[in-house]
Amino acid sequence: MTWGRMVCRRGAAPAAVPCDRPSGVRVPSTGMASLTFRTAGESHGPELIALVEGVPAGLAPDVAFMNAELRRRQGGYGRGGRQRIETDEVTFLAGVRQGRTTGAPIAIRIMNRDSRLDDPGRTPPLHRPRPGHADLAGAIKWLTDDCRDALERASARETAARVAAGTVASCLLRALDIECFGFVRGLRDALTTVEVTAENWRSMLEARDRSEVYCPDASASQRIIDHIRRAKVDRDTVGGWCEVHVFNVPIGLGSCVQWDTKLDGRLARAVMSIQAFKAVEIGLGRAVGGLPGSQVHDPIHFDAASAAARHLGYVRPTNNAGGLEGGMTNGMPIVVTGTMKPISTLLRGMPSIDLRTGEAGHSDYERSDVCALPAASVVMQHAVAFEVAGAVLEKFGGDSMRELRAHLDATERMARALRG
Ligand code: EPS
Repeated sequence: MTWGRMVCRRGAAPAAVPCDRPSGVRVPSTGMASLTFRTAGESHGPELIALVEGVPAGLAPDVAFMNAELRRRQGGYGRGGRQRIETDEVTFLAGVRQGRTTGAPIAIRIMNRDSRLDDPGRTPPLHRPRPGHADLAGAIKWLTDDCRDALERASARETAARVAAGTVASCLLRALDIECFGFVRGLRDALTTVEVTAENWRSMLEARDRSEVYCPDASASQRIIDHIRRAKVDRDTVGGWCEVHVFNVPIGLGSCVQWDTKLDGRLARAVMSIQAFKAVEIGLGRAVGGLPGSQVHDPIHFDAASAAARHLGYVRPTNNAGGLEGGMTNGMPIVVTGTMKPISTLLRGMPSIDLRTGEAGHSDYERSDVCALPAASVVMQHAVAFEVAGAVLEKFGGDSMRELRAHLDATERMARALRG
């Protein structure tokens, strides 16, 4: 055994920790696993599972909130018949005792009511791959002419498990007064121009929850609905844009020292991995390519009156950076935009090939949605929350929620003391 790096955490005296690993490998000094999740389950299998590791002890997951978010994910104008069958609810199988996390891995189950995977009559093989879906690549990858296995796992049904995992992270953030707000910005030419701020987001949330398409602007909502309705009549599909804002974020989450510790990169990966997402932007996003630096970078002001806030008084009149500079949070709200492509199962089909014969024809049709953009905004909100919660735990650590809170408060006091 060699003696590894010096570790100093929040006011504790520096201590040498035993370490068998080469320097540079991250070894959490608390013995806590970093925050991770995995999911299992097929779209028409018996159930979905989410396994979440690294949550400190003493968090009381708000099950009513988690189930409400799962219900929101099932909803939104443009959904297909499947959501009339399912009633997604979480059951904790491990890691939670008497309503509180124990620090052990958390296993969550969501039942599939439309479970029929082993019935070939009701879940027949699919031989004509749908352009845009995982069908073709999956079939060739697993050396079969039946796209069924690939599509069952590639299906966006998996996002129910992702939301279950993400809502645990959202509960952790809420316990630290960090809030995430996700909504639909729009699709095609139906976009809202509303500006979401730390001051107005709660009223935006109320407006969002009145909208059938989760957009906090009634007139844009109607135009979005019109587009979805038209796509349905045309036997076509539509995608669009979702946005997530995170408020009351401590400064310094993430890091500038290594590529994979940059929080913007981690957010991009998390959002891009959501089914059907094709682009991710932070703050101004791709628009920065068309502007000079003087119109992109956010001036730094100091406001003594707001020095008690999480941004420690370092306010920015604009937030083009979307709350992230150098891969680290800067105290301004994190702003992430995701672009979803149109659903790839079209009632009218698309040109495709029968994998058994090579014969040209139309892609097979599976029951599907015309638009799942509102649902995707829920998935994205909790995917972002998961990454932010991971970064919070990496910076402040602790095996229990009490330690985590104490570390966060102590670090903020030290940061304030820098100003003398
Ligand atoms: C999906 C196809 C549809 C969607 C599904 C995603 O499933 P089904 O073929 O059973 O109707 O409903 O989304 C969900 C089931 C869900 O819960 O979000 C696909 O091919 O990706």
